[in-house]
Amino acid sequence: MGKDGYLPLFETKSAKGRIPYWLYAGSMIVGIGFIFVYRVSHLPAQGEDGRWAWIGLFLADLWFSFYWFVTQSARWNPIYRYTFKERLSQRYEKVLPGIDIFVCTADPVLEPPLMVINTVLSVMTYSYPPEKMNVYLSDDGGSELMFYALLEASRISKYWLPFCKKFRIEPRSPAAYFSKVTEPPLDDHLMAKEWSSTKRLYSEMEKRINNAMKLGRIPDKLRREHKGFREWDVFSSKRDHHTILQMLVDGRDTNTVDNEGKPLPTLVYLAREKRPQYHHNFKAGALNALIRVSSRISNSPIILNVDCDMYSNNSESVRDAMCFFMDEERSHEIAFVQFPQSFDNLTKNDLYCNSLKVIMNVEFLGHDSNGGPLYIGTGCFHRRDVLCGKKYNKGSKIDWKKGNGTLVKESADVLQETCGVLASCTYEENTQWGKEMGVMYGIPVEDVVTGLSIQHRGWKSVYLNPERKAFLGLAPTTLLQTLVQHKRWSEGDFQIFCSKYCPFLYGYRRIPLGLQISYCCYLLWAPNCLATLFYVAVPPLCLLRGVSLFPELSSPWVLPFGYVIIAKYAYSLGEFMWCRGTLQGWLNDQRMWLFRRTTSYLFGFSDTILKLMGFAKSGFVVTAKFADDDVAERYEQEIMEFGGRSPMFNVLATVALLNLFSLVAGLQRVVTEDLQAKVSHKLALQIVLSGLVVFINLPVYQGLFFRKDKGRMPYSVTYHSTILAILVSLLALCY
Ligand SMILES: *[C@@H]1O[C@H](CO)[C@@H](O)[C@H](O)[C@H]1NC(C)=O
Ligand SMILES: CC(=O)N[C@H]1CO[C@H](CO)[C@@H](O)[C@@H]1O
Repeated sequence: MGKDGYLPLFETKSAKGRIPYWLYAGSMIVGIGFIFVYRVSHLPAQGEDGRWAWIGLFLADLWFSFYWFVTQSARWNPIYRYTFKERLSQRYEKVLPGIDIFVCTADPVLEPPLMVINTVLSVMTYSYPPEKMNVYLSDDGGSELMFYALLEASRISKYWLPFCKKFRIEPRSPAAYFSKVTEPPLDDHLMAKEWSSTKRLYSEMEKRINNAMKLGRIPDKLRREHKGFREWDVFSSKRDHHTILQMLVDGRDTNTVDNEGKPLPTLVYLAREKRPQYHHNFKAGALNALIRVSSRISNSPIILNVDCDMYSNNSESVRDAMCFFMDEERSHEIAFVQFPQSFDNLTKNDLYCNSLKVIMNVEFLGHDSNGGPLYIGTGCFHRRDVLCGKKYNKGSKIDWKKGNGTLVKESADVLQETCGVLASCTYEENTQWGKEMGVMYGIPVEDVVTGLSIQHRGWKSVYLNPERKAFLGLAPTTLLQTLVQHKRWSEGDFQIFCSKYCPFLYGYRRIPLGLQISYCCYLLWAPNCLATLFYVAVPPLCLLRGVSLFPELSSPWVLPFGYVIIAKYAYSLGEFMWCRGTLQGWLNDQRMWLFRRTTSYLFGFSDTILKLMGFAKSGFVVTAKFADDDVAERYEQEIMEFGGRSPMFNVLATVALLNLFSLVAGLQRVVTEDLQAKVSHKLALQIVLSGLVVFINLPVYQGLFFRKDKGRMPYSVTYHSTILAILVSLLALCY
């Protein structure tokens, strides 16, 4: 309880078990120190074999230690947040602020309309006063099919909302609900009846949407049902069209009610203007158009932004977020409330390590105590004024009882006419949009840099990670999709680091040092590729030649190496299991750690460097959310998917083969030469290293040589990488 008997709307608790953790971290620092002493004191003399490899390894060790230190900033002092929704309701139920919910979609094929409207329906049914909610769908695909699906959603919402609220069902995405509850409840006749009729309505709608998708266009009969379709009469292409703005449900109109006479949330479709000669700035551009258009229609002080594949799994989340924005004592400095990114379609052992488990359940808690988590572009509640560029100053509290300010109430038809210009290509010319206002442009991870700029203006953010996940999305289902996604992330993040937004410069004296370092956990993903590639390429090549780069087994210098490696991995395993992972899941995580670093980060790193030197142009690659049956089946069985061609696979395969060759050669050396030279002692650590790399790469060898299905490595990859690995090994042996 605070002063004057004030009961806060949220509380913050520190994690337990910090002292053992700090002891562990301290012991690691000592171990790392000994490794450096060894590296410096045992440097091979000028002219001796392996001197350069030694120096390289030393630099790699320095990098890894530095990066390890950076990641400690996220583990030093994690905090947990808890909300008190009953208190919120007791004090503020009548004056809860309005909320504008933004859903963005970009492509009706990669992001099927049925999935998108399930997300829309799930956020329309938050347990929050419907007249205070406004849902906006931005369709950058400008697709008539998407518009049609949203129209269907607006119709079914009249039945879906009352059904959800009356029976308090969860989750409130119809697809997710009906796939979990497949039979009508037996004990409740009323509910069983409504369950069946709602299910029938949903299935019929699903059928109509799927038919339209198959057809690829809207049948004329349906087109005549809504005047909005006329907008597509003058539509030339997805890249060249005027603004289409349609209010499908006008919640401000008291005549708009569901089938039980209760109000409905406003539902708006927006396809902003696109012209080939204007850059559209991807999702950031779409969000800024939404911010402007919504400011004329509803202008709610709070904005929620979710990806189109992330349905709401908890109808109370809006209230959770409001606890932070409306707390009397501490809300005035909070700019946004970030929820974790969680996934609905992960397999048991998460083959591609998509779950972001450790990031979401460990690291973000640490960022929160350092000054606030990053904005990750989805599942995030923002204050509108802050997103639009407001600077923090003490004592500027929002008075929630005042309402939405002065909003002239115009009819839907007038708004549809007049708001179009807010979403036009030219509106942003000579304005601060994308720079000081709204979501920022110019960096592929617009979300991270936007969050950073908000913190730069003096605001804090909050991370809320409730037991029951608030949003559930779809993770990529093939190796390549995952690697490409990580390439985009690591590239965008590294671009931030190399730009004027580098947290150490941009955040200097503006955001806490701990938070500056926290950002670098991700902004420095990409450069990790160098040290990692060195470690998986050079020691095996030296092993081929019989050159030792690590202490002998009998030397006491083995101890710090052994300690650091074992302690690091034991801790990592413990952390992973603590996040409810499985042992196999952890192994998969280690494999993906290696794969990402040798491919995604490598390509992300080199593209960033090229771009800095003025060569390449960056592009936004949308990853497919849906895959064909074959691929889906292998995903469910956790068989790695190598189908498709990509230079990334060549790198993976070459690294795997190189380590295999050197492991064989190293073992052979041990067998044939051991008696005189004690080779096994000298090369033991390198053999172990290559052995581990080979072990972790077992699925790669299978994909290269043993599998026959469509998910195997393309033959060209097998062919090229084998030749390359043999050539490199021969060079190492002979040169
Ligand atoms: C999603 O919500 C349901 C309740 O509807 C809950 O049982 C489930 O645990 C939630 N899922 C996750 C991943 O938290
Ligand atoms: C799109 C997709 O791959 N969905 C799958 C997610 O995972 C569940 C369960 O593993 C599948 O049933 C979905 O088909």
